[in-house]
Amino acid sequence: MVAERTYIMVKPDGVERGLVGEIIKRFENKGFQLLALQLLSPKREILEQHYADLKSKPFFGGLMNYMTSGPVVGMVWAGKGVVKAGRVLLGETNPLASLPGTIRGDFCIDVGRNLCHGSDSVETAEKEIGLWFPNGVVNHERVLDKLIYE
Ligand code: IDP
Ligand code: MG
Repeated sequence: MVAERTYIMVKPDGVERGLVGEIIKRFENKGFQLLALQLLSPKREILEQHYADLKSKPFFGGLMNYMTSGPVVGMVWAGKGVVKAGRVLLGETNPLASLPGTIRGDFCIDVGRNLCHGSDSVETAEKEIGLWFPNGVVNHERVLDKLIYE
C-alpha cells in the first residue's frame, strides 16, 4: 500500500551493545513495516560507496575504521513518510544534540559512535537499498495497515 522506503542500519557499536532489538522496536512501535533485514560484516568498498559524499572529510578514515569494526544490521523499513520520520526516530547526527526519546539521544554521546544510520532522502534511500540489497526487496501486503492508516 505504501511505497516509501528507507534504509536503516545499526552500526557496529549498536550491534555490539545489543541495541538491535531496541532500535527495531522503535520502528515497529511507530507502525512502520519491516521489509528486509540482514547482519553482515561490510567490506570497505561498499562503505566507500555508501558514504561517497563524505570521502573528502577529515573524519572519513575514522568512519571507515568504525564501520568495519564489526557486523552491522541493515534493514529496509516502509511506510508513509518513513524517510523523514526514520531520521526523527534516530535523532541528530551529533548524539549530544539529540533529544531524549530519540535513539541517539537516549543511547550515545559521540558523533563517531552514533549507533545507527538512516537515509536522508527518498532518492538516497532507494540508492542505498539497491546497494545493500542487490538481490532486491519484496513488498508485502500487510493486513495491519488498515489499523495504522485512515
Ligand atoms: P547522518 O548519519 O546523520 O546522515 P552524515 O553527515 O551523513 O550524518 O555523516 C555520516 C556519519 O559520519 C555520521 O553518522 C557519523 O557516524 C559520521 N560523522 C559525521 N560527522 C562526523 C564528525 O564530525 N566526526 C566524526 N564522525 C562524523
Ligand atoms: Mg547521512
